[in-house]
Amino acid sequence: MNQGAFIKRFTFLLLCGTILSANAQQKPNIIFILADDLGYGDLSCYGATKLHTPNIDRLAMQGVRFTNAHATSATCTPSRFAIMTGKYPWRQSGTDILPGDAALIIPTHKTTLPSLFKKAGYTTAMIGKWHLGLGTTIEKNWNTDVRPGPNEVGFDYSFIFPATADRVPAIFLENEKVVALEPGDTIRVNYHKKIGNEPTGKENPELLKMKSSPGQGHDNTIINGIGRIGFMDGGKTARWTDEELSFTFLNKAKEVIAGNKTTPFFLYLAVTEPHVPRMPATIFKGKSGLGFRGDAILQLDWTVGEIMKAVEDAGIADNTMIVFSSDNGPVLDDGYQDDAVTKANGHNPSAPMRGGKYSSYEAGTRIPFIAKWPHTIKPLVSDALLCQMDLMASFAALLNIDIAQQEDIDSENCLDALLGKTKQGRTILVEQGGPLAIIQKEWKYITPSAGEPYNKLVGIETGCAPVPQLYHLKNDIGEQNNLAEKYPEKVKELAELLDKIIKQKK
Ligand code: NG6
Ligand code: CA
Repeated sequence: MNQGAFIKRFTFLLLCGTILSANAQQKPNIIFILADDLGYGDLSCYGATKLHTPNIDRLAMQGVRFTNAHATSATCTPSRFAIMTGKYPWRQSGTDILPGDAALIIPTHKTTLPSLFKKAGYTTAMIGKWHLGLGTTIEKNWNTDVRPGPNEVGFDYSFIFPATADRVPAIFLENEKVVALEPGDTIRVNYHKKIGNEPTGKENPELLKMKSSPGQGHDNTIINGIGRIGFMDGGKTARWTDEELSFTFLNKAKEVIAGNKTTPFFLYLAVTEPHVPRMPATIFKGKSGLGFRGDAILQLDWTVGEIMKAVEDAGIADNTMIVFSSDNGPVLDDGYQDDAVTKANGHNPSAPMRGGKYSSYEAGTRIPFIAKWPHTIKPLVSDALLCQMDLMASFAALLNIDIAQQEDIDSENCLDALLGKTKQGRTILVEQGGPLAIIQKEWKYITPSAGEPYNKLVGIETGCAPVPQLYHLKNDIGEQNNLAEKYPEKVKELAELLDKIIKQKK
């Protein structure tokens, strides 16, 4: 080859390389890891001192760590509904915590977070806790394909459990089929009355390896020595073992990562820790000194480390954005006597905020939120106001899909905040715990409500009060000083603003 030809070929190859890497950069893989009931104060990167979470801390050190990010709601189903649809869940009835036999609540004809990625040519996968309903009715045949579900709202692949780890049916579904179901061993589920002859926590407490908390139910069908919510019969070989749940989801996630090295993918990995029943793998039991809840968080941290490793091993770390968050605030006693309270040893999963899961106070919805994307996101701590619901409009912007005009959504494009380019996120956010609350910049208003101010069963302040509550979050993140009487104009302004948002037609 003469010199001219060599230079031409060299230039051509260089160009190809640039185009290829530009393409790759245009379509980063997205892995969204969502923990279940993990509190703001549960991670060492968010100030926990009794628990050490080195892997999640590393993610935070290498990415942007948000201090003012929120789930829309203080429980699971509504907050996950918002992530999938980009819409405030309280706009649609039936979006509260679902039983394990509920029908799908996500509309199948609308753009969803995963369908957005599909439109952009991604492979999409959902692994873990679903809790958004399956099928079209409560009565359903679990022994054949169960649909619609994740696969009908935009996921090419799904490996899920239907509801929560404490609700029947305690089985996995892979692309709509129950995994390891023996033909003829018909699964039946009922949330109102006992079916079949299997022991229940109520009738046979001597069979339990972990007792339920007084007054908190969880005493129906016993599976793997744990009483559940709801009755289940059949599907003997298909039932999960709680100690293996985390590894099972992790292995499936690793398969997705390794199987999509060369094509862009969106992976939604909804892990179950530290939701009840906390029954970590044997190697994690006793590791934290804080009981099984702490151990489950260490297991979760290890899992996140394994995901990071899998991404590195696949050689796609530079082109993969990992987002980590939790679906709602924390709770210690959520239905089982697992020593989360007695062994807390001063660990406060809500710190430095008030409330927790189920609450309208900040700890209900303000959650850990970390985003890492090498070279694009520079390490940063950001106090931008962000909501998980905003992932939809933000990723639409990243993927160059214009959804703002097509869809009646509440999701806002906060891409620049997500990427740490600005600390300006949204300015207004409605929070759903007990009564609705609204944040506007540094102010927060909680609507008056007749509900109980304290949920004795779980030991959490609900946020309910017969009077309006107004807090200045910048000066008072612990919501200790109600300024409503001092600033009646502000109360009026925020109450009207909330009312206006509620009345919007979406
Ligand atoms: C509650 C359960 C609680 C938990 C929660 C759902 C009782 C008394 N409590 O109803 O144990 O399962 O639902 O949690 O039944 S969530 O994180 O999925 O929203
Ligand atoms: Ca949850």
